[in-house]
Amino acid sequence: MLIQRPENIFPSEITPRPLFDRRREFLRLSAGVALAGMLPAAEAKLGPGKPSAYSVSETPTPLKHVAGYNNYYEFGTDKEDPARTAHALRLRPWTVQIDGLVKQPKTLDIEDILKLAPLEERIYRLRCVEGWSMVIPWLGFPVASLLKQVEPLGSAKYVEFITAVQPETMPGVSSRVLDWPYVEGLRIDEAMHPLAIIALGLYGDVLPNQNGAPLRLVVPWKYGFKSGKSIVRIRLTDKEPRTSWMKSAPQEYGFYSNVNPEVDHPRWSQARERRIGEFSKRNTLMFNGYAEQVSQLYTGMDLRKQF
Ligand SMILES: Nc1nc2c(c(=O)[nH]1)N[C@H]1C(S)=C(S)[C@@H](COP(=O)(O)O)O[C@H]1N2
Ligand SMILES: [Mo]
Repeated sequence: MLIQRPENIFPSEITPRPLFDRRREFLRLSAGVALAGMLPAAEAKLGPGKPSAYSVSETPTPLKHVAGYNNYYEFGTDKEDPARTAHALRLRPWTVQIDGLVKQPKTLDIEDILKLAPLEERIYRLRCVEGWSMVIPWLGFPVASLLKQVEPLGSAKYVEFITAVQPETMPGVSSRVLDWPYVEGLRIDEAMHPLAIIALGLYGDVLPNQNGAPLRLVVPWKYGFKSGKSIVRIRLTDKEPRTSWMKSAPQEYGFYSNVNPEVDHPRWSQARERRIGEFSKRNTLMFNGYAEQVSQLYTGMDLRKQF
């Protein structure tokens, strides 16, 4: 599992020139025009993160797919919609309110969150419940580093992640495909697991808007929909949060949403997946390949019932 990263993508080899080209590429992708020399503050590069032992050794999915094939329903339900429309997302000012069952509730400014902990590069698999997957080189830090700031109380059992609603910039929120804001949740021990991260960037740069700028959750052993984008509030609670997907179809989307090839979605199999950019399918792995690290979180649970 914890295999060394391949030589060809070591961060020290990422030179300023390709970084510059990539940023132009995703500006082009997100805005449809090249805005050379007009990078807003929010586009400032983050630079390479510290490599992590949690990274997988698989080849990352090309940026054009990572930033061009997205689920972000606030910006439309087609995979190409977010790359076309998410440039409008207003990224500043941006704060994250952290409250609920904590000793020190806080509202943190995004500029302070960016400086909160050293950024690590985490190359993770992302498996979408619809049957496709990617490998993404995220930049971020453990969710635990953020929660530490507010000192969770012993009574806190769950963490609720609430994401942005900007009706003026998000064409999707006027439709009722989902109950807005998009809400997700984790048990607190899942949120504190070192694999669970807050991502602020990918491919050595800030997050493209369509991938959840300015900050999002990434929980690599769960289906992609657990990883809420553009977070504005984090609430610690003693009750299991009601997530947007559970509200829309509770028999299809459970609270746990662990990647599990043995538990089919009611309408399709989860046994195999297509890696975006590849032709043939591959077998889906238990806990998306992270079983060694996370299966002990679920001992004694019936994963068919608590799916
Ligand atoms: N706010 C919000 N977050 C979201 C979604 C969404 O529609 N809105 N889609 C989820 C789903 S279904 C997936 S698979 C991942 C996709 O992340 P990516 O586009 O960066 O690959 O984001 C998740 N986070
Ligand atoms: Mo998804």
